[in-house]
Amino acid sequence: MIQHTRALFVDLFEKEPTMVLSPGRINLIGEHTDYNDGFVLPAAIDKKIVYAIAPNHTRQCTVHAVFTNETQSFSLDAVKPTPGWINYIMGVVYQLQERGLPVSGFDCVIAGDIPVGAGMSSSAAVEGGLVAALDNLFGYQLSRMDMALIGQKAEHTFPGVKCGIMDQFANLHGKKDQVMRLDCRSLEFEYFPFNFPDYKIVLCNSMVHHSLASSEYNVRRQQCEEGVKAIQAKHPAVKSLRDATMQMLYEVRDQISPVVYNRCAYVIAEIQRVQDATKLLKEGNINSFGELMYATHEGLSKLYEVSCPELDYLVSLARTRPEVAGARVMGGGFGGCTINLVKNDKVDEYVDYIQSNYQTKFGKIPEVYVTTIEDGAKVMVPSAV
Ligand code: GAF
Repeated sequence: MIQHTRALFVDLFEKEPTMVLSPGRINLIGEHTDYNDGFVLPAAIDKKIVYAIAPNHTRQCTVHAVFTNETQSFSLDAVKPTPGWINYIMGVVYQLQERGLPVSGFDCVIAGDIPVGAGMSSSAAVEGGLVAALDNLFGYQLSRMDMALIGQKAEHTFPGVKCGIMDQFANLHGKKDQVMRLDCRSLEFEYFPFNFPDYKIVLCNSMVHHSLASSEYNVRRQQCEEGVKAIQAKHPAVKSLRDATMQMLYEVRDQISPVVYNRCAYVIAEIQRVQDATKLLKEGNINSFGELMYATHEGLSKLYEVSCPELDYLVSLARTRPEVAGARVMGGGFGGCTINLVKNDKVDEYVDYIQSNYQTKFGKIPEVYVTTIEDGAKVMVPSAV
């Protein structure tokens, strides 16, 4: 894919590009906790976006997307939200301009193998990869965290998804074979090895992609804020659900709707689960870790209501299999993938089992990706291309 993207760029623009690789991410546990100041446990993976890019010394940017086989151009003097994939590119450019960073025209080809809408955060990969590319092209020398924050702001302002920082963070900070635990309030993080050597990370794609995903995501965020407001009235020190306890939530149950109560109850429990899971991961305690993943799924399905029958079915299949330590819906939800921890030597058997049962029930074959943990977004040195 890297060679093909480079060759296409040379064909289209008749010059040598800089190549940038920008990965998708998994999250072992800690869903919808990032925008509540909680903790997450993500890692960058082997699925990625590839950029071939070079400056063109004009005020025009031209981008060819391999996935749609389409070329679009825009002027640096008229960067505004625009329908389609170009919105993600323009969002990043706009945020760089907003920070007063000099953006000059560029030509680029973008390709990739991160399935869209599968919960592996292809959008953060597009954003993070472009910030890293333009940082390299125009010499901003941004820190990785600043790059992540720019990507997040781009997502808020152009596609309009009020996401947390997890995806952009993971995309830009990933390290081969290392999981990261990020404190989404202080933005402090630590790396440690994926300590389950007998298990593979297997993603099962429900092939469901709900168009409501981004609007419902924003609604979840508002509901959490509503819960915090009610708790704050009694406990002014509470700034976010990170600071709240189940007891505090219970005290305000009459001031909030049952739906808001459930949303907050899920988040408070999930923030604690990430802490517990981190300890279990460090100890290599796969069985207890897996149980926490199932508990997360239960909460995401019943309390947070971001699952769907297809995802619930995939997790219920996992539950019956001794080779699976844990499974749950991954990412924002409303479709996309489940993440499963599956015994190394049983992966093929498990994949067959999932695919045949799912096909019988829903009439479609779920794609399955056996992932590895890889480095975050990086500009390739020319000799490595
Ligand atoms: C999406 C968002 F982009 C993340 O910030 C995070 O909230 C996730 O959903 C749910 O954990 O991927």
